Amino acid sequence: MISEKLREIFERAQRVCVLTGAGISAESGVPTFRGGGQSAVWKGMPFDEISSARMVRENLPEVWEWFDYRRGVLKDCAPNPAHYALAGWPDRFAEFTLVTQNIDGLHAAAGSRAVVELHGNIHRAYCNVCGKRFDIRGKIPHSPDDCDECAGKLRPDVVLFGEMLPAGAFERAGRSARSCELFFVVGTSALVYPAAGLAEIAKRSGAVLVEVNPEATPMTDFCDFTIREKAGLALPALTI
Ligand code: BV8
Ligand code: ZN
Repeated sequence: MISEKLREIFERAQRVCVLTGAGISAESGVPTFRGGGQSAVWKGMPFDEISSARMVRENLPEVWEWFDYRRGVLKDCAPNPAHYALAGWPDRFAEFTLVTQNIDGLHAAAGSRAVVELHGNIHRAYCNVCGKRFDIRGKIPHSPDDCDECAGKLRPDVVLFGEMLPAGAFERAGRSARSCELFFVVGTSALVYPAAGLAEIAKRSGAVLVEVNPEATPMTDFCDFTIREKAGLALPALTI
């Protein structure tokens, strides 16, 4: 599964960056978005329609129903060996940055610190007027609906399609992609931008690119190494 050459590069590496997607949480029971040839759908709406800036404007209650449902599914999901393996990587490298597209909070639950959450976190909400943030973990359905500081409504603290990424997040991830010597793309279909662009930034800056994914993606041909395996097996195997 892991070539001797990759293992040698991994052992010698000092500056490492990892980008994860929904695939790293698949073995925790969290549904992926585009797995098994179908895309996430909510009441007939494709994923990038229900999870969009337009839907927040037009039908916020529907967006909350979709996110409350997903938080309900997440209640029974725990980190898997892939999350735990990555939680130990900061001790192996002089510089390590973990960037995730996931909003499930499982990297932090496994002990990872300073995770760059490019797309926000499903366990938080913010007021669409004053921006006050609320922790809604464990509150299903979410509550309160209204901000306790102003007349604003709360919305999930998640980056939806057509929305900007959190200030500074992509910049921090980009700095690490530019400075690392080894960049892992784990469990992502590499379709969503600007997140997927990080691998291209790393490659152009001279990093060795490694894909961990049981399936091929548009990123595969770009990678120096491909581990065609589930993350829950591949990452612990690298880490022994
Ligand atoms: C923005 C939160 C600027 C919501 C998400 C440039 C080019 C092209 C398009 C665009 C572009 N710039 C902007 C766009 C539009 C859009 C976009 O990229 N669209 C795509 C679909 C074409 N991007 C945006 O809108 C972004 N915003 O750029 O702002 C702007 C804004 C306003 C005005 C001007 C400019 C915002 C994107 C963020 C959207 N929010 N999530 C929610 O969750 O509801 S993205 C969503 O898809 C998820 O968060 C996820 O992170 C992301 C990517 O999905 P993956 O993580 O890759 O998951 P997927 O299911 O697709 O794949 C799973 C993979 O795992 C598979 O490959 C599978 O084989 C593998 N796998 C399965 N099991 C395992 C495994 N791997 C390992 N182990 C296993 N066991
Ligand atoms: Zn407010």
